[in-house]
Amino acid sequence: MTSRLPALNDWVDQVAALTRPAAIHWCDGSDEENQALVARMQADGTLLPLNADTHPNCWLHRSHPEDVARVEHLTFVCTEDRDDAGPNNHWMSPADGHAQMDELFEGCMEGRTMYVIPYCMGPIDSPLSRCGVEITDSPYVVANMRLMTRMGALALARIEREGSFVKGLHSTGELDPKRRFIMHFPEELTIKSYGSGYGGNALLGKKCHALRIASWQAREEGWLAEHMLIVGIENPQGQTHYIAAAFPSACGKTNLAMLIPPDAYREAGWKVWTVGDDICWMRPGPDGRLWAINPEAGFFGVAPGTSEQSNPNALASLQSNAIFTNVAVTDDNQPWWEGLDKRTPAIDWQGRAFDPANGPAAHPNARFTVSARQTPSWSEKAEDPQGVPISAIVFGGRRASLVPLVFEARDWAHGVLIGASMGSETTAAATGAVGVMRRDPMAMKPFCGYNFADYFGHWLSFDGDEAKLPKIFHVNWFRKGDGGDFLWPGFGDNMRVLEWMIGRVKGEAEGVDTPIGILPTPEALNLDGVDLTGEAREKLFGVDTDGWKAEAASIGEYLSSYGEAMPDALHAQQRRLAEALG
Ligand code: TSX
Ligand code: MN
Repeated sequence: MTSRLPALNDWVDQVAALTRPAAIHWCDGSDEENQALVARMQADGTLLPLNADTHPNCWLHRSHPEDVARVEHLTFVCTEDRDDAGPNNHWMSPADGHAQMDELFEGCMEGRTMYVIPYCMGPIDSPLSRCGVEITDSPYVVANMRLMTRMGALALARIEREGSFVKGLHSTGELDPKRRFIMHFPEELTIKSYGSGYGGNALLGKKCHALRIASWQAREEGWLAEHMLIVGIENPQGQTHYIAAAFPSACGKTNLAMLIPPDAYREAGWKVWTVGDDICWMRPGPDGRLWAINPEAGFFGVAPGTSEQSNPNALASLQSNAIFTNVAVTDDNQPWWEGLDKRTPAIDWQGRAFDPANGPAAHPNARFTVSARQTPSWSEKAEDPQGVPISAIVFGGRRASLVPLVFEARDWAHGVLIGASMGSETTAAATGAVGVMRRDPMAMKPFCGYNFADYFGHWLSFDGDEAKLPKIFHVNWFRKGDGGDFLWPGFGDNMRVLEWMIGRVKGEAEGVDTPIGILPTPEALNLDGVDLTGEAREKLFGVDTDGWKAEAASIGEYLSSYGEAMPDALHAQQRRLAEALG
Protein backbone atom coordinates (compact mmCIF):
# COMPACT_ATOMS: atom_id res chain seq x y z
CA MET A 1 0.00 0.00 0.00
CA THR A 2 1.00 3.54 -0.57
CA SER A 3 -0.82 6.85 -0.27
CA ARG A 4 -2.33 9.14 -2.88
CA LEU A 5 -0.32 11.98 -1.35
CA PRO A 6 3.11 12.25 -3.05
CA ALA A 7 4.59 14.18 -0.10
CA LEU A 8 3.74 11.26 2.19
CA ASN A 9 5.00 8.57 -0.19
CA ASP A 10 8.24 10.45 -0.76
CA TRP A 11 8.85 10.80 2.97
CA VAL A 12 8.11 7.10 3.62
CA ASP A 13 10.51 6.18 0.78
CA GLN A 14 13.24 8.44 2.20
CA VAL A 15 12.85 6.98 5.67
CA ALA A 16 12.91 3.42 4.30
CA ALA A 17 16.09 4.19 2.35
CA LEU A 18 17.70 5.49 5.53
CA THR A 19 16.50 2.85 8.01
CA ARG A 20 16.38 -0.16 5.58
CA PRO A 21 13.45 -2.14 7.09
CA ALA A 22 12.68 -5.70 5.95
CA ALA A 23 9.02 -4.79 5.41
CA ILE A 24 6.73 -1.77 5.44
CA HIS A 25 3.24 -1.95 6.92
CA TRP A 26 0.73 0.89 6.45
CA CYS A 27 -1.65 0.81 9.41
CA ASP A 28 -5.37 0.89 8.59
CA GLY A 29 -6.57 0.77 12.20
CA SER A 30 -8.76 -2.33 11.68
CA ASP A 31 -9.48 -4.94 14.35
CA GLU A 32 -7.89 -7.63 12.14
CA GLU A 33 -4.69 -5.61 11.98
CA ASN A 34 -4.65 -5.21 15.75
CA GLN A 35 -5.26 -8.92 16.34
CA ALA A 36 -2.37 -9.84 14.04
CA LEU A 37 -0.10 -7.35 15.82
CA VAL A 38 -1.07 -8.60 19.27
CA ALA A 39 -0.43 -12.20 18.16
CA ARG A 40 2.98 -11.17 16.90
CA MET A 41 3.85 -9.38 20.15
CA GLN A 42 2.60 -12.32 22.20
CA ALA A 43 4.83 -14.64 20.17
CA ASP A 44 7.97 -12.55 20.80
CA GLY A 45 7.14 -11.75 24.44
CA THR A 46 6.49 -8.02 23.97
CA LEU A 47 2.98 -8.53 25.34
CA LEU A 48 2.06 -11.02 28.06
CA PRO A 49 -1.57 -12.03 28.55
CA LEU A 50 -3.23 -11.08 31.84
CA ASN A 51 -6.03 -13.00 33.60
CA ALA A 52 -8.67 -13.29 30.86
CA ASP A 53 -11.51 -13.98 33.32
CA THR A 54 -11.00 -10.85 35.42
CA HIS A 55 -9.36 -8.69 32.68
CA PRO A 56 -10.46 -9.81 29.20
CA ASN A 57 -8.20 -8.65 26.37
CA CYS A 58 -5.74 -7.00 28.77
CA TRP A 59 -1.98 -7.17 28.25
CA LEU A 60 1.19 -6.60 30.20
CA HIS A 61 4.27 -5.00 28.65
CA ARG A 62 7.58 -4.81 30.49
CA SER A 63 9.87 -2.11 29.20
CA HIS A 64 13.65 -2.11 29.45
CA PRO A 65 14.41 -1.26 33.13
CA GLU A 66 16.37 1.82 32.03
CA ASP A 67 13.59 3.02 29.75
CA VAL A 68 10.73 3.87 32.06
CA ALA A 69 10.10 7.62 31.79
CA ARG A 70 10.39 10.72 29.64
CA VAL A 71 13.94 12.06 29.38
CA GLU A 72 13.90 15.85 29.56
CA HIS A 73 17.67 16.20 29.37
CA LEU A 74 17.64 14.34 26.02
CA THR A 75 14.68 16.29 24.59
CA PHE A 76 15.50 19.13 22.19
CA VAL A 77 13.73 21.88 20.29
CA CYS A 78 15.65 22.57 17.07
CA THR A 79 14.94 26.03 15.64
CA GLU A 80 17.00 28.27 13.34
CA ASP A 81 17.07 30.99 16.01
CA ARG A 82 18.03 29.79 19.47
CA ASP A 83 15.85 32.48 21.10
CA ASP A 84 12.75 30.87 19.59
CA ALA A 85 13.31 27.76 21.71
CA GLY A 86 13.97 29.87 24.80
CA PRO A 87 15.72 29.11 28.08
CA ASN A 88 12.96 26.61 28.91
CA ASN A 89 14.12 24.16 26.19
CA HIS A 90 17.31 22.36 25.27
CA TRP A 91 18.29 23.70 21.85
CA MET A 92 20.22 22.47 18.86
CA SER A 93 20.37 23.87 15.32
CA PRO A 94 18.12 21.99 12.87
CA ALA A 95 21.16 21.05 10.75
CA ASP A 96 22.99 19.56 13.73
CA GLY A 97 19.83 17.89 15.02
CA HIS A 98 19.08 16.18 11.71
CA ALA A 99 22.70 15.11 11.26
CA GLN A 100 22.86 13.60 14.72
CA MET A 101 19.53 11.80 14.39
CA ASP A 102 20.01 10.53 10.86
CA GLU A 103 23.28 8.92 11.89
CA LEU A 104 21.39 6.99 14.57
CA PHE A 105 18.57 6.03 12.18
CA GLU A 106 20.99 4.73 9.52
CA GLY A 107 20.09 1.05 8.95
CA CYS A 108 18.37 0.82 12.36
CA MET A 109 15.32 -1.09 11.04
CA GLU A 110 17.26 -3.86 9.28
CA GLY A 111 15.38 -7.14 9.68
CA ARG A 112 12.41 -5.32 11.25
CA THR A 113 9.00 -4.15 10.06
CA MET A 114 8.49 -0.42 9.63
CA TYR A 115 4.96 0.68 10.54
CA VAL A 116 3.40 3.80 8.99
CA ILE A 117 0.72 5.14 11.35
CA PRO A 118 -1.58 7.88 10.03
CA TYR A 119 -3.38 9.46 12.99
CA CYS A 120 -5.69 12.33 13.79
CA MET A 121 -5.43 14.29 17.05
CA GLY A 122 -9.03 15.25 17.84
CA PRO A 123 -12.40 14.21 16.39
CA ILE A 124 -11.84 13.08 12.82
CA ASP A 125 -14.19 15.74 11.39
CA SER A 126 -13.27 18.66 13.66
CA PRO A 127 -11.70 21.84 12.28
CA LEU A 128 -9.73 22.04 15.53
CA SER A 129 -8.07 18.64 14.92
CA ARG A 130 -4.62 18.16 13.38
CA CYS A 131 -3.13 15.07 11.76
CA GLY A 132 0.21 13.38 11.77
CA VAL A 133 1.99 10.28 10.55
CA GLU A 134 4.29 8.34 12.85
CA ILE A 135 6.78 5.91 11.36
CA THR A 136 8.01 3.41 13.94
CA ASP A 137 9.59 -0.03 14.21
CA SER A 138 7.72 -0.78 17.44
CA PRO A 139 4.46 -2.78 17.30
CA TYR A 140 3.90 -1.75 20.96
CA VAL A 141 3.80 1.86 19.76
CA VAL A 142 1.23 0.92 17.10
CA ALA A 143 -0.99 -0.82 19.68
CA ASN A 144 -0.80 2.21 22.00
CA MET A 145 -1.36 4.77 19.22
CA ARG A 146 -4.49 2.81 18.24
CA LEU A 147 -5.92 3.44 21.73
CA MET A 148 -4.59 7.00 22.18
CA THR A 149 -5.46 8.53 18.76
CA ARG A 150 -7.90 8.17 15.86
CA MET A 151 -5.56 5.98 13.85
CA GLY A 152 -5.80 4.41 10.40
CA ALA A 153 -7.79 4.75 7.19
CA LEU A 154 -9.98 7.75 8.18
CA ALA A 155 -6.96 9.72 9.36
CA LEU A 156 -5.10 8.89 6.14
CA ALA A 157 -8.08 10.11 4.10
CA ARG A 158 -8.05 13.44 5.96
CA ILE A 159 -4.28 13.79 5.50
CA GLU A 160 -4.65 13.18 1.77
CA ARG A 161 -7.44 15.75 1.60
CA GLU A 162 -5.51 18.41 3.57
CA GLY A 163 -2.07 17.67 2.15
CA SER A 164 -0.23 18.55 5.38
CA PHE A 165 0.68 16.50 8.44
CA VAL A 166 3.20 16.35 11.27
CA LYS A 167 6.03 13.92 10.46
CA GLY A 168 7.16 11.74 13.35
CA LEU A 169 9.98 9.24 12.98
CA HIS A 170 10.65 6.81 15.82
CA SER A 171 12.88 3.82 16.38
CA THR A 172 13.34 1.87 19.59
CA GLY A 173 16.99 1.55 18.63
CA GLU A 174 19.31 -0.25 21.04
CA LEU A 175 17.68 1.30 24.15
CA ASP A 176 21.10 2.66 25.08
CA PRO A 177 20.58 5.80 27.19
CA LYS A 178 23.71 7.24 25.56
CA ARG A 179 22.10 6.86 22.14
CA ARG A 180 18.68 8.30 23.00
CA PHE A 181 17.30 11.64 21.79
CA ILE A 182 13.87 13.17 21.23
CA MET A 183 14.16 16.10 18.83
CA HIS A 184 11.52 18.51 17.59
CA PHE A 185 11.79 20.63 14.45
CA PRO A 186 8.72 22.87 14.80
CA GLU A 187 9.57 24.92 11.70
CA GLU A 188 9.35 21.69 9.67
CA LEU A 189 6.50 20.13 11.71
CA THR A 190 8.87 17.20 12.28
CA ILE A 191 9.77 14.96 15.24
CA LYS A 192 12.63 12.46 15.45
CA SER A 193 12.85 10.09 18.41
CA TYR A 194 15.45 7.36 18.85
CA GLY A 195 16.46 4.91 21.55
CA SER A 196 13.36 4.70 23.76
CA GLY A 197 10.18 2.65 23.60
CA TYR A 198 8.56 4.48 26.54
CA GLY A 199 5.25 6.35 26.15
CA GLY A 200 6.08 10.05 26.09
CA ASN A 201 9.25 9.40 24.07
CA ALA A 202 7.69 6.99 21.59
CA LEU A 203 3.96 7.69 21.24
CA LEU A 204 4.73 10.79 19.21
CA GLY A 205 1.10 11.96 18.91
CA LYS A 206 0.96 12.81 22.60
CA LYS A 207 3.58 15.10 24.19
CA CYS A 208 5.75 15.60 21.07
CA HIS A 209 2.96 16.46 18.64
CA ALA A 210 -0.09 17.51 20.70
CA LEU A 211 1.96 19.75 23.02
CA ARG A 212 5.43 20.70 21.71
CA ILE A 213 4.72 20.96 17.98
CA ALA A 214 1.07 21.98 18.46
CA SER A 215 1.97 24.81 20.86
CA TRP A 216 4.16 26.25 18.08
CA GLN A 217 1.42 25.80 15.46
CA ALA A 218 -1.14 27.25 17.86
CA ARG A 219 0.90 30.41 18.30
CA GLU A 220 1.14 30.85 14.53
CA GLU A 221 -2.56 30.14 14.01
CA GLY A 222 -4.11 31.90 17.02
CA TRP A 223 -5.09 29.05 19.31
CA LEU A 224 -3.79 27.31 22.46
CA ALA A 225 -2.35 23.80 22.92
CA GLU A 226 -2.33 23.17 26.65
CA HIS A 227 -1.43 20.52 29.21
CA MET A 228 -4.96 20.51 30.65
CA LEU A 229 -7.74 18.12 31.54
CA ILE A 230 -11.27 19.00 30.41
CA VAL A 231 -14.19 18.16 32.69
CA GLY A 232 -17.91 18.93 32.36
CA ILE A 233 -19.93 19.78 35.49
CA GLU A 234 -23.68 19.27 35.03
CA ASN A 235 -25.92 20.96 37.60
CA PRO A 236 -29.33 19.69 38.74
CA GLN A 237 -30.98 21.97 36.13
CA GLY A 238 -29.14 20.06 33.37
CA GLN A 239 -26.73 22.87 32.44
CA THR A 240 -23.12 21.77 31.88
CA HIS A 241 -20.10 24.02 32.41
CA TYR A 242 -16.74 22.89 31.08
CA ILE A 243 -13.56 23.49 33.04
CA ALA A 244 -9.99 23.12 31.74
CA ALA A 245 -7.30 22.56 34.38
CA ALA A 246 -3.50 22.42 34.35
CA PHE A 247 -1.53 20.71 37.12
CA PRO A 248 2.10 19.57 37.31
CA SER A 249 2.66 15.83 37.72
CA ALA A 250 1.56 14.07 40.93
CA CYS A 251 -1.38 16.40 41.59
CA GLY A 252 -4.13 13.99 40.52
CA LYS A 253 -5.16 15.40 37.14
CA THR A 254 -6.72 12.16 35.93
CA ASN A 255 -8.55 11.83 39.26
CA LEU A 256 -10.05 15.32 38.89
CA ALA A 257 -11.06 14.61 35.28
CA MET A 258 -13.01 11.54 36.50
CA LEU A 259 -14.23 12.95 39.83
CA ILE A 260 -17.23 11.39 41.55
CA PRO A 261 -19.22 14.03 43.48
CA PRO A 262 -20.08 13.56 47.17
CA ASP A 263 -23.33 11.64 47.83
CA ALA A 264 -25.36 14.76 48.60
CA TYR A 265 -24.37 16.31 45.25
CA ARG A 266 -25.20 13.14 43.33
CA GLU A 267 -28.55 12.85 45.08
CA ALA A 268 -29.29 16.47 44.15
CA GLY A 269 -28.57 15.68 40.49
CA TRP A 270 -25.00 16.90 39.91
CA LYS A 271 -23.00 14.92 37.33
CA VAL A 272 -19.37 15.02 36.21
CA TRP A 273 -18.38 14.28 32.59
CA THR A 274 -14.84 13.45 31.46
CA VAL A 275 -13.77 15.05 28.16
CA GLY A 276 -10.01 14.68 28.59
CA ASP A 277 -7.39 14.01 31.25
CA ASP A 278 -4.18 15.47 29.81
CA ILE A 279 -4.29 17.75 26.75
CA CYS A 280 -6.63 20.53 25.66
CA TRP A 281 -6.63 22.43 22.37
CA MET A 282 -8.74 25.57 22.42
CA ARG A 283 -9.58 28.37 20.03
CA PRO A 284 -11.84 31.43 20.16
CA GLY A 285 -15.18 30.75 18.47
CA PRO A 286 -17.35 33.27 16.58
CA ASP A 287 -19.06 34.00 19.92
CA GLY A 288 -15.74 35.06 21.51
CA ARG A 289 -15.69 32.08 23.88
CA LEU A 290 -12.86 29.54 23.91
CA TRP A 291 -13.95 26.20 22.39
CA ALA A 292 -11.92 23.15 23.35
CA ILE A 293 -11.26 19.63 22.15
CA ASN A 294 -9.34 16.77 23.70
CA PRO A 295 -6.92 15.78 20.92
CA GLU A 296 -6.53 12.32 22.44
CA ALA A 297 -8.80 9.27 22.25
CA GLY A 298 -7.47 7.39 25.27
CA PHE A 299 -5.80 7.62 28.64
CA PHE A 300 -2.13 6.89 29.25
CA GLY A 301 -2.36 7.16 33.01
CA VAL A 302 -0.09 6.53 35.98
CA ALA A 303 -1.25 3.28 37.60
CA PRO A 304 0.23 3.50 41.15
CA GLY A 305 -2.21 5.26 43.45
CA THR A 306 -5.24 4.49 41.25
CA SER A 307 -7.82 2.78 43.46
CA GLU A 308 -11.48 2.43 44.33
CA GLN A 309 -10.94 5.37 46.73
CA SER A 310 -8.95 7.73 44.49
CA ASN A 311 -10.55 7.03 41.08
CA PRO A 312 -13.32 4.43 40.72
CA ASN A 313 -14.04 5.56 37.12
CA ALA A 314 -10.47 4.87 36.02
CA LEU A 315 -10.51 1.49 37.71
CA ALA A 316 -13.80 0.55 36.02
CA SER A 317 -12.37 1.48 32.62
CA LEU A 318 -9.36 -0.82 33.17
CA GLN A 319 -11.27 -4.11 33.42
CA SER A 320 -10.91 -4.93 29.70
CA ASN A 321 -9.07 -3.99 26.48
CA ALA A 322 -6.21 -2.27 28.30
CA ILE A 323 -2.43 -2.36 27.97
CA PHE A 324 -0.52 -2.23 31.28
CA THR A 325 3.14 -1.20 31.22
CA ASN A 326 5.52 -2.03 34.10
CA VAL A 327 2.86 -3.06 36.62
CA ALA A 328 3.19 -6.04 38.96
CA VAL A 329 0.92 -9.09 38.82
CA THR A 330 -0.83 -11.15 41.50
CA ASP A 331 -0.55 -14.93 41.84
CA ASP A 332 -3.64 -15.26 39.60
CA ASN A 333 -2.10 -12.97 36.98
CA GLN A 334 -4.12 -9.82 37.60
CA PRO A 335 -2.43 -6.44 37.18
CA TRP A 336 -1.42 -4.85 40.49
CA TRP A 337 0.27 -1.69 41.72
CA GLU A 338 0.99 0.12 44.97
CA GLY A 339 -2.12 1.81 46.35
CA LEU A 340 -4.55 -0.49 44.49
CA ASP A 341 -5.60 -2.72 47.39
CA LYS A 342 -4.27 -4.85 50.24
CA ARG A 343 -3.30 -7.90 48.15
CA THR A 344 0.35 -8.88 47.92
CA PRO A 345 1.69 -9.18 44.37
CA ALA A 346 3.50 -12.30 43.16
CA ILE A 347 5.72 -10.88 40.37
CA ASP A 348 7.22 -7.39 40.19
CA TRP A 349 7.43 -5.06 37.18
CA GLN A 350 10.72 -6.57 36.05
CA GLY A 351 9.30 -10.12 36.09
CA ARG A 352 11.06 -11.14 39.32
CA ALA A 353 9.36 -12.86 42.27
CA PHE A 354 8.15 -9.94 44.39
CA ASP A 355 10.56 -9.05 47.18
CA PRO A 356 10.02 -5.76 49.05
CA ALA A 357 13.81 -5.50 49.33
CA ASN A 358 13.88 -4.78 45.58
CA GLY A 359 11.64 -1.72 45.96
CA PRO A 360 8.04 -1.25 44.84
CA ALA A 361 6.33 -4.09 42.96
CA ALA A 362 5.06 -1.80 40.21
CA HIS A 363 7.35 0.85 38.77
CA PRO A 364 6.27 4.25 40.21
CA ASN A 365 5.71 5.41 36.61
CA ALA A 366 3.83 2.23 35.58
CA ARG A 367 1.04 3.06 33.12
CA PHE A 368 -2.27 1.93 31.72
CA THR A 369 -3.39 2.62 28.16
CA VAL A 370 -7.10 2.43 27.51
CA SER A 371 -9.70 3.89 25.16
CA ALA A 372 -11.44 6.87 26.77
CA ARG A 373 -14.82 5.42 25.76
CA GLN A 374 -14.55 2.77 28.45
CA THR A 375 -14.75 5.32 31.26
CA PRO A 376 -18.20 5.43 32.91
CA SER A 377 -18.03 9.26 33.08
CA TRP A 378 -17.02 9.59 29.40
CA SER A 379 -18.69 12.57 27.70
CA GLU A 380 -20.38 12.29 24.29
CA LYS A 381 -19.22 15.87 23.76
CA ALA A 382 -15.66 14.60 23.40
CA GLU A 383 -16.67 13.61 19.85
CA ASP A 384 -18.31 16.96 19.03
CA PRO A 385 -16.38 18.57 16.14
CA GLN A 386 -17.16 22.04 17.59
CA GLY A 387 -15.59 21.14 20.91
CA VAL A 388 -16.97 22.37 24.22
CA PRO A 389 -17.10 25.99 25.48
CA ILE A 390 -14.73 26.59 28.41
CA SER A 391 -16.21 28.50 31.38
CA ALA A 392 -13.18 28.36 33.67
CA ILE A 393 -9.46 27.69 33.48
CA VAL A 394 -7.87 26.27 36.63
CA PHE A 395 -4.20 26.29 37.52
CA GLY A 396 -2.97 24.31 40.49
CA GLY A 397 -0.01 22.93 42.33
CA ARG A 398 1.07 20.94 45.33
CA ARG A 399 1.84 23.56 47.98
CA ALA A 400 2.08 22.46 51.63
CA SER A 401 2.27 26.06 52.79
CA LEU A 402 1.20 29.60 51.82
CA VAL A 403 -1.26 28.95 48.96
CA PRO A 404 -4.97 28.89 49.92
CA LEU A 405 -7.52 26.34 48.67
CA VAL A 406 -8.82 28.52 45.84
CA PHE A 407 -8.62 32.04 44.49
CA GLU A 408 -9.85 33.76 41.37
CA ALA A 409 -7.90 36.07 39.07
CA ARG A 410 -9.22 39.64 38.81
CA ASP A 411 -8.94 39.56 35.03
CA TRP A 412 -7.26 37.69 32.16
CA ALA A 413 -3.81 39.28 32.49
CA HIS A 414 -3.78 38.57 36.23
CA GLY A 415 -4.77 34.99 35.42
CA VAL A 416 -1.85 34.70 33.00
CA LEU A 417 0.50 35.81 35.80
CA ILE A 418 -1.02 33.16 38.08
CA GLY A 419 -0.43 30.51 35.41
CA ALA A 420 3.06 31.77 34.60
CA SER A 421 4.14 31.70 38.24
CA MET A 422 2.54 28.45 39.34
CA GLY A 423 4.69 25.85 41.00
CA SER A 424 4.57 22.56 42.80
CA GLU A 425 6.52 20.73 45.45
CA THR A 426 8.35 17.65 44.21
CA THR A 427 7.21 14.22 45.40
CA ALA A 428 9.02 10.91 45.70
CA ALA A 429 7.59 9.97 42.29
CA ALA A 430 10.01 12.40 40.62
CA THR A 431 13.77 12.14 40.85
CA GLY A 432 15.74 14.54 43.04
CA ALA A 433 14.90 16.24 46.31
CA VAL A 434 11.42 15.84 47.82
CA GLY A 435 9.35 18.86 48.90
CA VAL A 436 11.22 21.47 46.87
CA MET A 437 9.07 24.09 45.10
CA ARG A 438 9.63 24.10 41.34
CA ARG A 439 8.01 26.62 39.01
CA ASP A 440 6.16 24.88 36.22
CA PRO A 441 4.26 27.57 34.27
CA MET A 442 0.85 26.27 33.19
CA ALA A 443 2.31 22.76 33.78
CA MET A 444 4.06 23.27 30.43
CA LYS A 445 7.71 23.38 31.54
CA PRO A 446 8.65 20.13 29.74
CA PHE A 447 6.14 20.60 26.92
CA CYS A 448 6.16 24.16 25.57
CA GLY A 449 7.75 23.98 22.11
CA TYR A 450 8.96 27.59 22.19
CA ASN A 451 10.23 30.40 24.41
CA PHE A 452 8.09 30.79 27.55
CA ALA A 453 8.32 34.59 27.30
CA ASP A 454 6.68 34.42 23.84
CA TYR A 455 4.21 31.86 25.17
CA PHE A 456 3.02 34.20 27.94
CA GLY A 457 2.74 36.95 25.33
CA HIS A 458 0.59 34.64 23.22
CA TRP A 459 -1.67 33.93 26.20
CA LEU A 460 -2.02 37.67 26.89
CA SER A 461 -2.98 38.29 23.24
CA PHE A 462 -6.35 36.55 23.63
CA ASP A 463 -7.73 39.45 25.67
CA GLY A 464 -9.78 41.94 23.67
CA ASP A 465 -13.13 43.68 23.30
CA GLU A 466 -14.81 40.81 21.44
CA ALA A 467 -13.40 38.12 23.74
CA LYS A 468 -15.64 36.29 26.23
CA LEU A 469 -12.81 34.54 27.99
CA PRO A 470 -13.16 32.02 30.80
CA LYS A 471 -12.49 33.07 34.38
CA ILE A 472 -9.11 31.92 35.68
CA PHE A 473 -8.67 30.28 39.11
CA HIS A 474 -5.85 28.78 41.16
CA VAL A 475 -6.37 25.79 43.47
CA ASN A 476 -4.28 23.93 46.02
CA TRP A 477 -5.65 20.60 47.25
CA PHE A 478 -2.46 19.93 49.23
CA ARG A 479 -2.26 22.60 51.96
CA LYS A 480 -0.93 21.14 55.20
CA GLY A 481 -1.38 22.17 58.83
CA ASP A 482 1.43 22.78 61.29
CA GLY A 483 1.09 19.12 62.32
CA GLY A 484 1.86 18.00 58.76
CA ASP A 485 -1.63 16.71 57.96
CA PHE A 486 -3.62 17.62 54.82
CA LEU A 487 -6.22 20.28 55.69
CA TRP A 488 -8.59 19.69 52.75
CA PRO A 489 -10.25 16.27 52.15
CA GLY A 490 -9.76 16.59 48.38
CA PHE A 491 -10.95 14.00 45.83
CA GLY A 492 -14.79 14.08 45.48
CA ASP A 493 -15.02 17.01 47.87
CA ASN A 494 -13.19 19.16 45.31
CA MET A 495 -16.67 19.34 43.75
CA ARG A 496 -17.44 22.02 46.34
CA VAL A 497 -14.68 24.21 44.92
CA LEU A 498 -15.81 23.57 41.33
CA GLU A 499 -19.35 24.57 42.31
CA TRP A 500 -18.06 27.87 43.71
CA MET A 501 -16.16 28.53 40.47
CA ILE A 502 -19.28 27.96 38.39
CA GLY A 503 -21.21 30.18 40.79
CA ARG A 504 -18.61 32.91 40.18
CA VAL A 505 -18.89 32.44 36.41
CA LYS A 506 -22.66 32.88 36.67
CA GLY A 507 -22.26 35.91 38.95
CA GLU A 508 -24.02 34.14 41.81
CA ALA A 509 -21.29 33.14 44.31
CA GLU A 510 -19.73 35.47 46.90
CA GLY A 511 -16.06 36.36 46.91
CA VAL A 512 -13.83 38.79 48.75
CA ASP A 513 -11.15 40.91 47.11
CA THR A 514 -7.65 40.36 48.48
CA PRO A 515 -4.20 41.36 47.22
CA ILE A 516 -3.72 37.91 45.60
CA GLY A 517 -7.17 37.73 43.97
CA ILE A 518 -10.76 36.89 44.92
CA LEU A 519 -11.22 34.30 47.66
CA PRO A 520 -14.41 32.61 48.84
CA THR A 521 -15.47 33.18 52.40
CA PRO A 522 -15.87 29.77 54.06
CA GLU A 523 -19.63 30.54 53.95
CA ALA A 524 -19.61 30.99 50.16
CA LEU A 525 -18.47 27.40 49.73
CA ASN A 526 -20.86 24.51 50.41
CA LEU A 527 -19.09 22.78 53.30
CA ASP A 528 -22.05 20.67 54.48
CA GLY A 529 -20.64 17.40 55.73
CA VAL A 530 -17.03 18.62 55.81
CA ASP A 531 -15.43 19.07 59.22
CA LEU A 532 -12.74 21.72 59.10
CA THR A 533 -10.71 22.74 62.13
CA GLY A 534 -10.12 26.40 62.96
CA GLU A 535 -6.58 26.06 61.65
CA ALA A 536 -7.90 24.56 58.39
CA ARG A 537 -10.38 27.43 57.87
CA GLU A 538 -7.71 30.04 58.53
CA LYS A 539 -5.13 28.45 56.21
CA LEU A 540 -7.47 27.35 53.42
CA PHE A 541 -9.36 30.65 53.20
CA GLY A 542 -6.79 33.21 54.37
CA VAL A 543 -3.94 35.25 52.90
CA ASP A 544 -0.59 35.25 54.75
CA THR A 545 0.57 38.74 53.75
CA ASP A 546 4.23 38.35 54.76
CA GLY A 547 4.51 34.96 53.07
CA TRP A 548 2.94 36.36 49.89
CA LYS A 549 5.32 39.35 49.88
CA ALA A 550 8.19 36.90 49.65
CA GLU A 551 6.34 34.92 46.98
CA ALA A 552 5.68 38.08 44.93
CA ALA A 553 9.39 38.95 45.06
CA SER A 554 10.30 35.43 43.97
CA ILE A 555 7.80 35.64 41.07
CA GLY A 556 9.42 38.92 40.01
CA GLU A 557 12.85 37.27 39.92
CA TYR A 558 11.45 34.36 37.96
CA LEU A 559 9.93 36.63 35.30
CA SER A 560 13.17 38.61 35.05
CA SER A 561 15.12 35.42 34.42
CA TYR A 562 13.62 35.39 30.90
CA GLY A 563 15.18 38.76 30.11
CA GLU A 564 13.92 41.32 27.63
CA ALA A 565 11.49 38.98 25.90
CA MET A 566 9.19 38.80 28.95
CA PRO A 567 6.06 40.91 28.22
CA ASP A 568 5.84 44.18 30.19
CA ALA A 569 2.21 43.41 30.95
CA LEU A 570 3.30 40.45 33.06
CA HIS A 571 5.88 42.50 34.96
CA ALA A 572 3.11 45.06 35.53
CA GLN A 573 0.88 42.34 37.01
CA GLN A 574 3.69 41.26 39.33
CA ARG A 575 4.25 44.88 40.47
CA ARG A 576 0.54 45.26 41.09
CA LEU A 577 0.59 42.14 43.29
CA ALA A 578 3.64 43.33 45.23
CA GLU A 579 2.15 46.80 45.75
CA ALA A 580 -1.23 45.44 46.87
CA LEU A 581 0.56 43.42 49.54
CA GLY A 582 2.07 46.67 50.82
O1 TSX B 1 -5.82 13.18 43.11
C1 TSX B 1 -5.84 13.76 44.18
N1 TSX B 1 -6.74 14.79 44.39
C2 TSX B 1 -7.62 15.25 43.26
C3 TSX B 1 -8.80 14.41 43.17
C4 TSX B 1 -9.88 14.69 42.44
N2 TSX B 1 -4.97 13.37 45.19
C5 TSX B 1 -3.96 12.33 44.96
C6 TSX B 1 -2.70 12.98 44.47
C7 TSX B 1 -1.66 12.02 44.02
C8 TSX B 1 -1.70 11.80 42.54
C9 TSX B 1 -5.03 14.00 46.40
N3 TSX B 1 -4.31 13.82 47.52
C10 TSX B 1 -5.96 15.02 46.62
C11 TSX B 1 -6.85 15.42 45.59
O2 TSX B 1 -7.69 16.30 45.79
N4 TSX B 1 -5.77 15.47 47.91
C12 TSX B 1 -4.76 14.72 48.43
C13 TSX B 1 -4.22 14.85 49.80
C14 TSX B 1 -5.03 13.98 50.73
C15 TSX B 1 -4.73 12.65 50.89
C16 TSX B 1 -5.51 11.88 51.74
C17 TSX B 1 -6.58 12.44 52.44
C18 TSX B 1 -6.87 13.77 52.28
C19 TSX B 1 -6.09 14.54 51.41
N5 TSX B 1 -7.39 11.74 53.35
C20 TSX B 1 -7.30 10.48 53.77
O3 TSX B 1 -6.41 9.79 53.41
C21 TSX B 1 -8.37 9.99 54.66
MN1 MN C 1 0.61 14.98 31.22
